[in-house]
Amino acid sequence: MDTNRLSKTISNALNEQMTREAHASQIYLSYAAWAANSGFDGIANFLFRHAQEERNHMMKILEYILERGAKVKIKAIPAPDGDPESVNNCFEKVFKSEVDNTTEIYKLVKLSLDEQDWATWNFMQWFVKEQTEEETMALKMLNKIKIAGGEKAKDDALYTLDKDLASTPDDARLAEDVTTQNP
Ligand code: OFO
Repeated sequence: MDTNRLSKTISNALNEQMTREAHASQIYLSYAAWAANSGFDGIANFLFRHAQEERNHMMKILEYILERGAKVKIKAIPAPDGDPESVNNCFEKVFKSEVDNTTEIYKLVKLSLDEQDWATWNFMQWFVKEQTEEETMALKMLNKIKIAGGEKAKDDALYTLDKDLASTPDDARLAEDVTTQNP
């Protein structure tokens, strides 16, 4: 008896998206390490928390594939594209990475619509909302950096921004509070 409730196309696309979320986590991780090395501990903290969020997204997809009786395929995660050149550039890269991921999420929504796979369509709506929030987060950061001077931001302005970010609440919660249903 076939208990797999996902089509081959949907299951492949979900597996690819799962790896993409892991890739997004590696990107945040590499930028966080760059920020820590550059002395921006507040920014580093913020980015480390987001790396964890992306990993939770990966797990959320993994669990969904299993729940639907399909096969999970764990693949190699592509390396991040290198260190940012500045704080401004760091958040430009974050924004671009989020927009790229949104594009892929939308493709999956379209695919589930075309196949009339309403369970997957419904599952993907959480990601649509999440991407909107993350794009907004990156956009707000870029605006703050712009006010501080953008690429020409002075050290004292970046120092204040870094301090602010250390205490900025965001969606990320403590690892022990997080479940894959509620990342
Ligand atoms: Fe996975 O939420 Fe952003 O990319």
